[in-house]
Amino acid sequence: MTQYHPLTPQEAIELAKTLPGPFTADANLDCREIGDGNLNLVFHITDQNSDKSIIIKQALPYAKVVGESWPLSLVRARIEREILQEEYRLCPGMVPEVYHYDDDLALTVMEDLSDHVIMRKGLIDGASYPLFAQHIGEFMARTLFFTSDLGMNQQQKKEQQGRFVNPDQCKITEDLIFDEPYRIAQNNNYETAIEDEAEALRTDEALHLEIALLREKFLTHGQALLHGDLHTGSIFVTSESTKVIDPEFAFYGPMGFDVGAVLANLLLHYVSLSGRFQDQSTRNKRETELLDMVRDVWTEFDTRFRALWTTALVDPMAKTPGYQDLYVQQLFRDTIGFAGAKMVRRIVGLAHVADIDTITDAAEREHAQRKALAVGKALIKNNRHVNTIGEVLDLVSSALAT
Ligand code: SR1
Ligand code: MG
Repeated sequence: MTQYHPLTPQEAIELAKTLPGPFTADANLDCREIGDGNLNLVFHITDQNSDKSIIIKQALPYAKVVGESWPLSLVRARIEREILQEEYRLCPGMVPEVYHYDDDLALTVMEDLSDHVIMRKGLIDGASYPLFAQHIGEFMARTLFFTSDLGMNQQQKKEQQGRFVNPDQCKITEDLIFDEPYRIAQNNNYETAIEDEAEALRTDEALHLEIALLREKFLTHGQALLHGDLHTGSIFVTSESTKVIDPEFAFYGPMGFDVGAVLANLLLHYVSLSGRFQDQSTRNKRETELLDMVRDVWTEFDTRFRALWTTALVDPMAKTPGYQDLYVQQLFRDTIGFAGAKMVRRIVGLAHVADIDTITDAAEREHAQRKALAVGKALIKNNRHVNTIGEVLDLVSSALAT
């Protein structure tokens, strides 16, 4: 057994040399630690004598974004590796391939995706991803359907649920999304210019009721194996390809939490556009593109999920006429509620999004933050009543008009 310790770049190179591939004996390896997330070390190892490269991701025993005062279990590395392997089986080519792992060192050696770009950065740089909605719709439909009671043996699902109990990561979500934005909390992080908005979040009892219901669903509804943190910083893209990374928050939870994460992050980018584009027609075009993407992500997911219900259902009672419509309606409502909660947390909570934080003009940034909160609150407050994505887009537009 190897004693856990955080690797140095030199140790990462030594480890890479012991692997059966992809490097050959004459490789001249270089290593850079490129982790820019909140929790882990990420070593990018390249061979100067060839085009071969790998990623070694290692979990730290604490939240890097805060420091050693916030301990975290290393079990998340094993969970992340196992769900990557499960997702690769369900959606080949849509997640990095796992080459090797060491649970004692809490590390996974995986495919290098440097030919792709992190979607959040791509969007900020103005790129378009016309195939993204189809790709992510397919990814979510297959991973959620085939890990649920609809698409897998129900006893095996219970065993799988046991392997993906992830209490430390879930606690982060429970605190950062479903608690702290609605009270005074040390982790909260927002600009003084929006103190009035933060105060309004703390005193809005109708909003608290909806958050309590969403929190209950997150805590108790083990519907499918979720990615658990499916924001645009967890997705690598090119114009032709989409790859999902970083499933360390994986656990058995409500399907709408993953779908809502994607929609929330597209909407967070959408509300940042007025702070990015001076030219009205360019801005209008981009805004339309983003709202189309929101609509298409839901539609592509819905179509594919229902198709799997027709072709791959294992639960006999789920064939009952009317059940699919009620199931998907509830999943849609959950999606919208979780999307709203995820928008609010990225404005007043601990971890923000670059889409908004990188708006350099303070007044424009404040405007974008207020818009994100208005949309987020509208989604949360209406989640139990919406029926179509068209209605949701109308809610977005009304929230921004007031
Ligand atoms: C302490 S970790 C903060 C956030 O980063 C991750 O991406 C998750 O979204 C988490 O809530
Ligand atoms: Mg992450």
